[in-house]
Amino acid sequence: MFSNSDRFKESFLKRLESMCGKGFEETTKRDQYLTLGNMVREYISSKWIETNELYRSENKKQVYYLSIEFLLGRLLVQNLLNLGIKDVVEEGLNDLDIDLGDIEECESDPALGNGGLGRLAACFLDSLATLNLPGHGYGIRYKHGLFDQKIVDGYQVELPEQWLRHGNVWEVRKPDEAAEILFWGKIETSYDNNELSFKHVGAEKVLAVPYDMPVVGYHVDTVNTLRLWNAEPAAFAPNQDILSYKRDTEAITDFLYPDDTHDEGKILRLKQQYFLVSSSLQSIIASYKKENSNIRELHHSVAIHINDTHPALAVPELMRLLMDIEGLTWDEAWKVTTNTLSYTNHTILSEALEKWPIYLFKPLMPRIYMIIEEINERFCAELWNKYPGDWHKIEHMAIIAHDLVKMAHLAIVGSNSINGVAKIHSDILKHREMKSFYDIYPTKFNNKTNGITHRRWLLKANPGLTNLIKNTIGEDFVHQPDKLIDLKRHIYHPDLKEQFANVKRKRKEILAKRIAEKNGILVDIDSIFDVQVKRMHAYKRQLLNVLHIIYLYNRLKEDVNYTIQPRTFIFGAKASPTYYYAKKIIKLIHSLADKVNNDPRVSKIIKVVFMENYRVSLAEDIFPAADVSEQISTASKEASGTGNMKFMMNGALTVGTLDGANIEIMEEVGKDNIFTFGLTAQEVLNYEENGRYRSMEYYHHDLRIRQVVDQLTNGFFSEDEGEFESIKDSLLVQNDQYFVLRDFASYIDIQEKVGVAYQQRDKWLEKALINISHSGFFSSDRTIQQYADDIWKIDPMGVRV
Ligand code: GPV
Repeated sequence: MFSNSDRFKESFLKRLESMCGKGFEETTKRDQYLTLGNMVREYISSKWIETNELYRSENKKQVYYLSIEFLLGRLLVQNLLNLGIKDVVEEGLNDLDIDLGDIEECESDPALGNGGLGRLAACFLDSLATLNLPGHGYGIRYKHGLFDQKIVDGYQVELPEQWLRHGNVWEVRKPDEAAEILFWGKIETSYDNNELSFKHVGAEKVLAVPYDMPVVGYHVDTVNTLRLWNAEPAAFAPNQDILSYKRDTEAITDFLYPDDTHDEGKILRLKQQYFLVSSSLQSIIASYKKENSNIRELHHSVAIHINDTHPALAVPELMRLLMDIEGLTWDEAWKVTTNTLSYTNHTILSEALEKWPIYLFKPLMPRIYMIIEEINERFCAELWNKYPGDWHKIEHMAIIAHDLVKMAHLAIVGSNSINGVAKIHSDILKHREMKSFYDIYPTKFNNKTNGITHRRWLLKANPGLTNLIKNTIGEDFVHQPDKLIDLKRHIYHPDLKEQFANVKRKRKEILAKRIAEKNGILVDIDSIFDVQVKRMHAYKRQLLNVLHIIYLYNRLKEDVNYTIQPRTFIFGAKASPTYYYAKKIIKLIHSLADKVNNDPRVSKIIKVVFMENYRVSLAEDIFPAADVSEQISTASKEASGTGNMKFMMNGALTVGTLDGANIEIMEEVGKDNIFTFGLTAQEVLNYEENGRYRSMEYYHHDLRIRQVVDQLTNGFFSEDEGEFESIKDSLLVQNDQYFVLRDFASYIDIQEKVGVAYQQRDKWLEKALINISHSGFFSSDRTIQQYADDIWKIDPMGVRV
């Protein structure tokens, strides 16, 4: 079907007509997308079956990655690329006058995640399959992914996302493998034949139906599985209102919660979490039992990973299944559970740490709550032995305290490995945030610095740069991303620099065209494309970026002789719908854009662009076009960041704080090839401890700060003067929790250096190429290999079709 372009063309035309019941000329782009998608899925299926059969017959250890989010992005072109048939298809389509890019536009961008955490899970799936590792994802098939963002008069408006509107060509529904999930009801405890048993009565049953999606490895025959669960009504209880029952069960998988690094604490979310965990564990155990008879050895064949605390109910649920269903004793079940589970922490922000009130938790999952109580009692008894009389410590470490269930504590106690996502983050976990747990479980804690898949973020997103690299150092880096370091020997070659400059310029033109179409703003290709794209959050400090732009505007207005390298400031960010402050910053960016872009003189030098509806597919157009990457979180707050790595791999230079993986980027590229500024993590943490920061002092002593802060409310923006009062208050009245004013001067300085450095064109190009050369370390292949070796203990398998 895909052996050469003529064959492909022939099968495509035949399939197109038979699927759509119309002649080729009559078919729409969507018909063509659906046809091609179906052909590709069919092509994948033999590899998929072969992989599953091999996993069954070899019966080696497999990993299951449980995540409440998988931010996949579009799959058609990535699958073509991974299957090695993209060129054949593209050629065949060209003969028919069809552009693959146009077809791709018909594919919805499945946004089953918010940001970094969900995208990391998607990169990990790609790496697992490519490294021939037996590893699968388990998640939720949200009917509506992350909301679509519209900007109306500068304000964010949320519209329901509709990725399933035209169906999903990649999924296979597996109703025979459905699982039953029980909520509410009561536990009847009985004691007969010396055995305690627990009966769950009066429960509401929900059916979890799996939809499987293939995860295709790059140029290998391995096709792993992403299993997404859909909630459906199970059996009706008598006297139940059928319509409301149907509505309530389906509601479980209706929406992705739009909160990033923020705990929503709603009962529907808790239901989602238990729904994901219970269905996944039931499915894992069922598949284990097909090939194995001794459930006490589950951990020899199965590793289960908990992506943040959202699936931490895996601890009590695995205990329940092993004891109540499989008949193991508590001690036997505990041994298997802790040897099977591992956990990644993705943040130290206290507002993101999940804590469930008992009054919500206990009635919804009565048996699970009993088990957590028992885990907690045993854990506290252990602590009592170790720290006799230290009530304060025990209260602080307990899993249940002050009527709350602390999910991070549950995950730590129930897992054999706890990892952070960048060196500094893991160190903060060990030595501060989770210190008391590190003291008792020193060997459980470890670091796994995040990574990104170069197959999406370089090969797919930036074919021009990929070809340039291939022509310079050969193709090895495609399979071994650390080989990108070979580029370093060539960075002084004028040809390479010029070709890189051309590639960058072309991508800037493409992005500029998109900006012209969508925003109606004409941007200067020769200006620095200075980009901050990520979720809108106070700790990520988009506000610092904004204040710098206001400052530049002021200087340009005040001094007609002040000249700087022109810059285009590009933002993309969604705000959680209930996050008032974040939404205000979006409005502020739009007001600033109005002011700057409409000033006849200033707008020739700087421009401000907010790109609506930031998502994976838009990101693929943004990273390749960026010159400067803004990674300016308050030090210690960004666990890792992964956008920083995507920019680097596409030859943008980082302006960043010494936070998260920025530090490791600096270690890789050297201090001359990154622009760092601001407080260190230690300094921030010291301030937080000693309470000595006074933002007001910076406001009073630095005229530049006073001016820009005052402009938020003095009529500088054409909005109502009260519009941005709350932002000013966050800086002055609330003492600037994220040290924006403290880091302002240092940020202004470094930005000035960036402008000067850009004008030394040759040197800038060298720095960009050095960044690309060192980006191999940040491949998720490296990250996943470390998880496989150190945590999961799984080996590659040789699927051959
Ligand atoms: I917790 N992260 C996220 O995107 N959503 C969350 O709910 C939580 C964490 C992010 C962190 O903020 C990033 O620093 C990190 O790079 C990413 O998770 C992946 O580890």
